[in-house]
Amino acid sequence: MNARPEDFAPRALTREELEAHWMPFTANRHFKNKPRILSHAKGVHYWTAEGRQILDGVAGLWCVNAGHGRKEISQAVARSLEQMDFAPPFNMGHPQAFDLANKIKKIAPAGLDHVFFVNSGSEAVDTALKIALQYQRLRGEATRTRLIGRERGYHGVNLGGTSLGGMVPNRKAWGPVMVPGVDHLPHTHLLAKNAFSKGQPEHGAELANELERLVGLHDASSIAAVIVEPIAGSTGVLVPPKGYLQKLREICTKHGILLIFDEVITGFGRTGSAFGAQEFGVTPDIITCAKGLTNGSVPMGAVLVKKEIHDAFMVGPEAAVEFFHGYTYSCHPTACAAGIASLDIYEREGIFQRVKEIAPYWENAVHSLKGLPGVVDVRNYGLVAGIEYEPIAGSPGKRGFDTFLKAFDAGILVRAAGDITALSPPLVIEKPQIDQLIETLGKVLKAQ
Ligand code: PXG
Ligand code: PLP
Repeated sequence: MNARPEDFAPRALTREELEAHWMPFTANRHFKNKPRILSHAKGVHYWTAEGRQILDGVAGLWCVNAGHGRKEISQAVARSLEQMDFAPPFNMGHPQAFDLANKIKKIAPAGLDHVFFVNSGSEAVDTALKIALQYQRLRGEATRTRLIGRERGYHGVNLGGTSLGGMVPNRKAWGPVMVPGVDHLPHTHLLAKNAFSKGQPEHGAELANELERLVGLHDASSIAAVIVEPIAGSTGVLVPPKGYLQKLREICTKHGILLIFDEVITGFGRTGSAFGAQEFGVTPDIITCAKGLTNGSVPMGAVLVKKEIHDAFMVGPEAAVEFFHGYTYSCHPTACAAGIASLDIYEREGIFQRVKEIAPYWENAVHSLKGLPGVVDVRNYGLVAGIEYEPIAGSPGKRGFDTFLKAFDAGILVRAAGDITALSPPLVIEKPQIDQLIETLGKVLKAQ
């Protein structure tokens, strides 16, 4: 099928038709009064229902790493769907699930040899927390039930991830059902000391020592796991200070606490390595991932687990289920096909290495925004950047949201995280497109 853009042109939706779909993480009334409807996508571009071309500055939502409209993926998905639409994941298997697990193992940090499939980053996080808790019981440390997250962390929207996350609006309405026994490390965003850092900031490694403080408070024997994003994405691109992740690793190892890296955003090349773990030279015990696993094409997530953890579960009667957990759509054949095709593209095209090559150009481009009205910080790593603005007095978040709206009108898709613009383009973006993205954002900022 060789579709042309006009083949996708949707009819305009009435205000009433827009009503039935309650949109996620969206200002519904604002949107429905002036909708932004996307129609199709190719390479690093979207097209709107009105036919406007939009440069995708965020890889959809940090996920379309190899660019949009990859035929290898859509064809693999179509073939897989025709061959077998669904296979029960419990007590039955299909070859693609094992193939994909092995492909992930090949690019994962050494020792993270086992893969548990889920359907999203949120499911990956809650699954990882369950694995951590059961593992501690299995090794005779059943008193280790506390879980530690971090302020300004984002770990999805299921109850475990919401509890461990550190974003106030995502938590405050659900107090009574938040997981008990959760504590949070401080975030690492030291704006006064680290503003306009290129790559990893100099200051803040000592914040990892707060974990020692929590150990002192609760005792190590009560703590099961710590979960952090190597680079916090949703809360506006917080790059780990030099030495911070290493310190966390040391403290976790010293006290028998599992370290979980939530790599839903940093996985699959965003930093220039397959995972942030390799990029920053720190190996966690568990990795959660999603998004880029299927190039954003079909929902899928995964939990990568160290051999010792997996093996600790493989006890008891052989015919007994070892881990009472799983989803109807765990390792769905369609998602596995998309995952295999995506990882093949990443490997064949050397996409992760490409990030390393283009990252210095990206860094220079984004830092050219320093000095524009309202800009109080620019930070970057790999193919990610955060541009932070002075909030408008009394209206936190407004400047970030307005920038997103104006940028969209000007032909670029960016992401607002409060008063921060997050950028995370497809990893195949070319230099002239980087120029266009940053020049357009610059014009929007100058016009404010
Ligand atoms: N962990 C991390 C680190 C994430 O970035 C999730 C878990 C949850 O994944 P799912 O697939 O359940 O959405 C994410 C997802 C944003 C934004 O504003 C980012 C995400 C989700 C929604 C908004 O940048 N990342
Ligand atoms: N609710 C009900 C009533 C179910 O039967 C199931 C699965 O069988 C679920 C929820 C969980 O759905 P999923 O496995 O897709 O997460």
